[in-house]
Amino acid sequence: MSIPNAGGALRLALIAMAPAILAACGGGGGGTVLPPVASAPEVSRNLSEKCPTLRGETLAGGTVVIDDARLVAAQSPQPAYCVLTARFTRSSLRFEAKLPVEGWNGKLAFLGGGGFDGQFPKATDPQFSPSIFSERYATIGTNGGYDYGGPPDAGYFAARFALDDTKLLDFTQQSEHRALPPGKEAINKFFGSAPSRSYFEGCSMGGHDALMQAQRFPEDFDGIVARAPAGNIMGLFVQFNRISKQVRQPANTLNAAKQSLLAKSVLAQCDTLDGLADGIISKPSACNYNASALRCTGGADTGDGCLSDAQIATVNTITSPVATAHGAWSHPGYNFGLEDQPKGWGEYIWPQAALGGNSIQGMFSDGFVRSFIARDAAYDPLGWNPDQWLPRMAAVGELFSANDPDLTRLNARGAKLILWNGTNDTSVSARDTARYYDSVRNTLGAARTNETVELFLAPGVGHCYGGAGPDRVDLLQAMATWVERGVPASSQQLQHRKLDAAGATTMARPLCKYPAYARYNGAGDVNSAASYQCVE
Ligand SMILES: [Ca+2]
Repeated sequence: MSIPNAGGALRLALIAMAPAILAACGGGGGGTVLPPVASAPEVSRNLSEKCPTLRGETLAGGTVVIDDARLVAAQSPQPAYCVLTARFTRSSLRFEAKLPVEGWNGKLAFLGGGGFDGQFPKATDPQFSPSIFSERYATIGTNGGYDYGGPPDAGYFAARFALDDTKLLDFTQQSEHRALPPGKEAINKFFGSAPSRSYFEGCSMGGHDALMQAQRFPEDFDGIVARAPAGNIMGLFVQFNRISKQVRQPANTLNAAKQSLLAKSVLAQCDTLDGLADGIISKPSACNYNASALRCTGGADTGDGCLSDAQIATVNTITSPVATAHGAWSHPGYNFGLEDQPKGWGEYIWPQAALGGNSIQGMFSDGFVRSFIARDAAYDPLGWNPDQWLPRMAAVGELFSANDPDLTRLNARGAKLILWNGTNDTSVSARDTARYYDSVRNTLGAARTNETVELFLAPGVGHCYGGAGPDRVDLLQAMATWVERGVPASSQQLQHRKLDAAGATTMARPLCKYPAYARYNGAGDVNSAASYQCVE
C-alpha cells in the first residue's frame, strides 16, 4: 500500500507523517558502486542506435504496441537505459521496460507496484534492491492496468478504476502476468536474447503481486521477493476499516502526548526482552503489553498522563485480531512499538488533519469499500459491516486474495520465495506475514518449505523501509544467489543496514530467518551486526 508520490495537501500530510516516502530519490543506492562496463563500446553504440527504432513496433501478435522508446542517460545510481513504454490495444494496461545499453547482466527484474497503482513503479524507491542498478538488470513494471494521472489525492484513494471489470482483473491479479510475455519479447528484440533468469520484487501491493505470482503463476518467475506483502488483502481491508472507524472518533484517538506516554510504557515492558534497551522491540512475539496499565482513574479522559477507556479500546482494536463470520477473512492486528513515530503508528493508523481527520488506513479502505465492494461512491464506509457483504467479499477475494499457502507448484519447479516485513509496519502487519509463512509450513511441511521459502522480519522497521531499526537489505541479490548458486538467503550472512543521507551504514543487524530474532550478545558495539546472534 505504499504511496509512490504525493502532492498538494496530502503531500504536506505525508511529509509530516513519513519523510522517507518523499526523500526516496537517491536513497536506494546503498553505497554500491556500478560495475565496470562489460560490453564493448561498439555494442553499446549499436544498442543506443537501435533503441528509438523500436518505437511503433508491435508485440504479442499485434496486441501490444511499443508507443515510445528513447535513450535516457545514466543518472546515478541508474545506468543508461533504453526506456520503452508499451500499451495493450484492447485494455488500458501499459508497461515500461528499462533496458541497460551497456553491460546487461542477461536477467530481468520485474518490479511490483504500490498502493492502488496507476503508474509505473520506480526502482529508485527505497523498497527496491540496489543491485537492480549495480548488476544491470533489465526491468519491467506495469501501471497495474490503468493510468492515474497525478499524485495520490482523493481521486486516487477513491479507486474508481475498480468499477471497470477489466481494470479490476488487471489490478488484482493479471497485470504483471499479462505484461511478462510481451516484455520478454521486447527484451529479445532489443538484445537478441531473452532473459536467462526472471525475478520479481515488490513491496506492499507489489508484495501482494509477488505472492500472486508465487501462488497462481508459479511458472512465470525463478525467484520472487515479497516485501511487506499484502497477500491477505481482504483481511487487511477489513482490519483497516475497523481501526479507521475507531480512530476517526475524536474521543477515541490519542494525541501526541498520549502516543508518547503509550510508547514509553510499551518500551519499559518490551524493549529489553531482546537483550538490549535500544528503543527497538526485536522480539515482538514476547511483548504481551496491556494498555489498561495506563487507565485514567474512573475511565474518563482526565489528561495527558493516562488513557481513557475509549482510548484503551483504540489500542486494543489496533493490536487485536478481527475475523468475518465463519472466519472467511481475518487479520491478526498490529505489533506494539513506535506508537508515537511517523514511520510507526503515525504512518497508517493515526488520523491526520490534512486528510480531513481520516487516516491512511481509512483512505485506502474507504476506496476499497466503495469501489471494490459496494460499487457505490456515496456508500458510507463508517457503516460498513463486512458480514453483510460476504458474497461480494467472496467474489472480490477470488480475484484479489493472494493468501493461498499451497506453494506446491512453486516448490515443484525449484523456484524460490523470500518474504520480508518490518515488525512495526502499520500497513502490512508482520504478524500477518508470519502467519502466512506458518500456514505454508503447515501445508508443505518443513523440508519443502525450507527448499522454497524464507521469511525475515526487520525489527523496528515501518512500511517497506524507514523506522527506528535498520531497514536496507539487497534481497534481489540474495535471491539471485539462492537461485543461481543454491545458497539460501539465510546462509549468506546478510545484514539489515541503516544508512545516513550519504549512504554510509550507521547501524547493522544480522538477518534472522523467522522465527529467530537478533539478540544482543550483552557486549560489543550495539551498531555492529557482530554483536548479535540469531536465536529462537
Ligand atoms: Ca530492544
